Amino acid sequence: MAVEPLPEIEARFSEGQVFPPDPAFAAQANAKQELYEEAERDFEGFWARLARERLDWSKPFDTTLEWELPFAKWFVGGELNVAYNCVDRHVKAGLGDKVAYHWIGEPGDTRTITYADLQREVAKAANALKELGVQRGDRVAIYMPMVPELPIAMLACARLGAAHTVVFGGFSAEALAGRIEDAQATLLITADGGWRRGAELRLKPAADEALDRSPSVENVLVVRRLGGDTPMRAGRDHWWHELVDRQSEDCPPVPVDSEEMLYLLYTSGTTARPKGIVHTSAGYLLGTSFTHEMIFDVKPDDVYWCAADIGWVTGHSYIVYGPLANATTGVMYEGAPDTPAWDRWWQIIEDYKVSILYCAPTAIRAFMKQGESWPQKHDLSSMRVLGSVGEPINPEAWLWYQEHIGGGRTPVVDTWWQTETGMILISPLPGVTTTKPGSATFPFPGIEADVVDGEGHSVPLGGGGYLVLKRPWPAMLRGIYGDPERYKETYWSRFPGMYFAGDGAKRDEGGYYWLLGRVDDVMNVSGHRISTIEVESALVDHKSVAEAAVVGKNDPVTGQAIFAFVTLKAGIEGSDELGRELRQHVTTVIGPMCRPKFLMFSPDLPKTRSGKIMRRLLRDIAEGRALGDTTTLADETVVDTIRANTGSAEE
Ligand code: 7RM
Repeated sequence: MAVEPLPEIEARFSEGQVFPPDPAFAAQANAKQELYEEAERDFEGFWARLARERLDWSKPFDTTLEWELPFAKWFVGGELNVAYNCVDRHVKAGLGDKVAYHWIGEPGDTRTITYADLQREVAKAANALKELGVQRGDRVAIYMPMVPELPIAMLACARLGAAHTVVFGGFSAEALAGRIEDAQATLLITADGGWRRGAELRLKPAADEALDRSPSVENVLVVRRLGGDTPMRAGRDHWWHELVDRQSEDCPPVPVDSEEMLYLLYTSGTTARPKGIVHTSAGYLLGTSFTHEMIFDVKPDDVYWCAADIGWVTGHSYIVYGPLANATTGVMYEGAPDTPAWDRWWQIIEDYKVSILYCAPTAIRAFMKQGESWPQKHDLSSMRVLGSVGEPINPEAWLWYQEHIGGGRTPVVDTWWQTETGMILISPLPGVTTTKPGSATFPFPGIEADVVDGEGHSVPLGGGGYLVLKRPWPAMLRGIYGDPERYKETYWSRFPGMYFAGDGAKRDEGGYYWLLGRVDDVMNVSGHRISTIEVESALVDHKSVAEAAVVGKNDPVTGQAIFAFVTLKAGIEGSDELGRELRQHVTTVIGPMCRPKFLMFSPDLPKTRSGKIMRRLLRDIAEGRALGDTTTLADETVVDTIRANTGSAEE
């Protein structure tokens, strides 16, 4: 296939403050500088050592890696069970009373689930799945709110060697049906609904609508979270509390091959057909658990909270598999950050003495918008490590996070990775790495990344280009479900022999990686390639701005012109004068080339449920054309509000 050469991305970042590790933190840190050297000497040997030390095998592996580019097999010949590694072995080791999850419902109800509870619940759920005919190799679809039965259902599948495919509770019936069909799932696990922003969100009606179009599904298992009327179809639908609760607590874990499919997770591709990313068992569990322990510096007494939804890969890797494999105590919260008020998260941190928080820049900017008075009301002195994921984090948001949530003390780890990578690949190691706000710093030990130009040649330090990965890693995707050709073409054809992530990046003179966003979002103004994050960070750097998104709008003179959508901090009104001031600010911070020609104040921005700004829809709005696919949009009303807004000023 011929590929268009992509013009190089220019690097325009200026580097500001640096944060060397605190010596006291470094002295107790899990991660050590030596890891990098060990991994570089022999990366296969490095992963093999970790796999032997960290995982419990039913049968040891013979070969660390079989690499037939682009198809990888890790720990070949080995057998293990993922649920056993996440639950049973901890109970065996005497940790049965340790809390696995402190669960908090949005209305204020709570549940405490120990590792012993988890073992019983997972075994019973797995027996229920067996009764419904689920066998090793089957696919089970899961469409649930953030309740404990969600990780329990995932682990029940893993216990039997069946693969799950979790679909975000907020996705439409159509999206659910498409994923069920592609996976040919035979069972759907769902719930009557959950709580969101003080309201009941009913799920079963959407599930029923999807099921009308899903002949592969034979049975439906339904968790009762809300109560009230729920339509149940006789013979097909079963209540969790009836079927699961009467099962035996004994269910031997099924040993599976290292390369047995653990789950499928769908990401929206460019074509209508959903893209099922395949993850397998041993390498995935090793990669997620090891990065979790090193990057978050998790200790046995920590209370760790990843505030993502489990329907996103971040929840799979860093709420369920990584933390449980490490016998971590976690917090799981069902609802919204502003319910009943904007200090809900800080209340939870104070109540549970949360020591590690992992969330998305979009959440941090939403808190910035509301002001620091909310976190200031609470005792956040338990915090030790802060993590960020999902988008580039603007230096301003990074600094706010560290100061107002981390008390100016804690390390901040900006972690770059993807659904496809399975595990974090670029991140600081707290206690080891000197951080720079806005930079994800360096590839994790054992990972070989590079920044290349349109021809695939490495760009010297100081320059920008395309982020690629040059050797396999244990948690990497094994393919796109049922479509090896699409896998090759999507990830491995742009630069022969390399995995192309679709992101732009630059490295500074010190070799630090700065992620520049998706290459599809790069703007071209008068022949200059400008990344969205640079202009957005310059806008967020202004004291009145909470969040910004910029896109390129077709322009007869410059090719594209910069169109900025700006969300102001609470209590600040947009005006022509402020618009001029913001443009001037961008000019001062990064230069006149990046000055937005169009600027619109907007109360909110269109985002996916995982918090990523959907610049594609903003481009549609800027061009005044019909909106493309909106299925992954978190809040449909946002685009209507922006379109009704006539306050866009052209300079
Ligand atoms: C974990 C996750 C993947 C895309 C990825 C990037 C962007 C994620 C960062 C980031 C800059 C980060 N999986 N991304 N983390 N960009 N800095 N720390 O988000 O499959 O949903 O998205 O997200 O563009 O390619 S994902």
